[in-house]
Amino acid sequence: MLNRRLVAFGIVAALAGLVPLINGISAAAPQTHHWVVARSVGLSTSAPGNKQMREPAGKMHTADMGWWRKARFGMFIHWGLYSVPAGVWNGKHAPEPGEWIKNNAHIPNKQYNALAKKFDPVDFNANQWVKIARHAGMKYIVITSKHHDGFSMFHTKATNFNIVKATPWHKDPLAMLSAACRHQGIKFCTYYSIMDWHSRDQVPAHPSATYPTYNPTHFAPGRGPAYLHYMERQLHELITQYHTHLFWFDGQWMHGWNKTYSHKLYSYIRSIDPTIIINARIGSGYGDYSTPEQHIPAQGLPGPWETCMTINNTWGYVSWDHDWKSSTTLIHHLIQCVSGGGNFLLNVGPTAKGVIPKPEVDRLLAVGQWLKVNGDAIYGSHRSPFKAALPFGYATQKRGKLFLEVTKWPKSRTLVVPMRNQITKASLLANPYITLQTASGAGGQLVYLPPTAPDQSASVIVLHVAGPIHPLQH
Ligand code: FHN
Repeated sequence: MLNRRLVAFGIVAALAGLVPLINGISAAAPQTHHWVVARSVGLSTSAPGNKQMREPAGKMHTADMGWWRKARFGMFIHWGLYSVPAGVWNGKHAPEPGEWIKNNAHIPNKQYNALAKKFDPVDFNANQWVKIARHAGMKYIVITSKHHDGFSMFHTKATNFNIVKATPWHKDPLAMLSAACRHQGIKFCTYYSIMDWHSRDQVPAHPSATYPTYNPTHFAPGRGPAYLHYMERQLHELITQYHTHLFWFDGQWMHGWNKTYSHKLYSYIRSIDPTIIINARIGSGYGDYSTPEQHIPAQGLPGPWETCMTINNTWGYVSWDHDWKSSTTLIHHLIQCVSGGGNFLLNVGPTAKGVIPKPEVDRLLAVGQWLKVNGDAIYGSHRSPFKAALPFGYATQKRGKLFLEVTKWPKSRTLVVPMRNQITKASLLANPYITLQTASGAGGQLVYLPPTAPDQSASVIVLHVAGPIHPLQH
């Protein structure tokens, strides 16, 4: 039922002029990306999709992708005024996702803005949120500083339509989260929507006093430069006062957002801090990594990429959506992302009171428990050296080590690893003191397993090998 709603949303969004996002990047945009070649020192680079992407000549790229590549796993947070109605408007369920309720329930500006007077997250605790991310094994947090509704979740000087000025709470959650992240060793990053349903510089798709549709907006005549200046003011605050390490742009599909604006915004950010990472949704082929959404590319993508995903069917909190993915499914998604050379950005949608829903916390902590045992296969590892899918699960690699994430424990208790390399040592990450027996066979290297898998979600075997992996070509 809920999934059909999501499909319906996708169709509505596409019909409403949302440029079809392929991998989170406008399908219309040229697919030249400005990123550094993934230097694979001593690693097999024969994996699919790992075409040697060359940095376009003359475009030095200075974003500090190092920490981001090693991190592999982050927390997405969608929190804003939309958390107040929580998917219900005039007593009815509004089409998901929750953060689109202004558009999907056709709420006029005045009524939507009035939600600010009800937004009083007295239970918000920045240290607790960051602690949950840390215990989940997440290394960075990306929070909505401003979503499509235009409401700023930080104490910006650029508009009074912000959480400090417009709500009875009068506190600055992004300042508290930035400090908590610094204190707990988590990277603080910010989502920022280019499309803005509140700004007078943008005009809704179908303006109406009683039943407006906002998506996709277009610039009011001659107001593009003014809006770009507004964004630059806010981005300057997020960089210099909130110390964001990354901009997760979105909403680039609004009409009128073009290569000139993308380049100006990209250059502006780089002029303030060239180490800041920028995603490809800044538009027009700019940006440091691509952003497939709610799906994991089967063979991964060339260059740096990150799948973002919800735990139920909505980014912003919806009180009636209990369609939660299992922790095993989430662990498999994380492994599949990393095995394809990507990161996994998993979303939580806190309530209007500032509480991350318990079903989300429970699942995140289960993933964190798994990572406590198996994190060596995930953090700082590289994409699988194998082109074809493995019958028993996935693979990741580091210099001298091949990790096998076994999601299907073979009844034969024998893994066939399709590579030429000899194995010098084999063991389970869950029990490194037990050496597993290995042998060479027709289909590659054989690894003999104990009768039962140590972990019902995924058990990881580490193989010590000499030199780059040489897959057997089938
Ligand atoms: O429209 C947004 C949506 O609300 C959400 O923020 C997702 C997260 O990636 N991005 C856009 C849809 O692609």
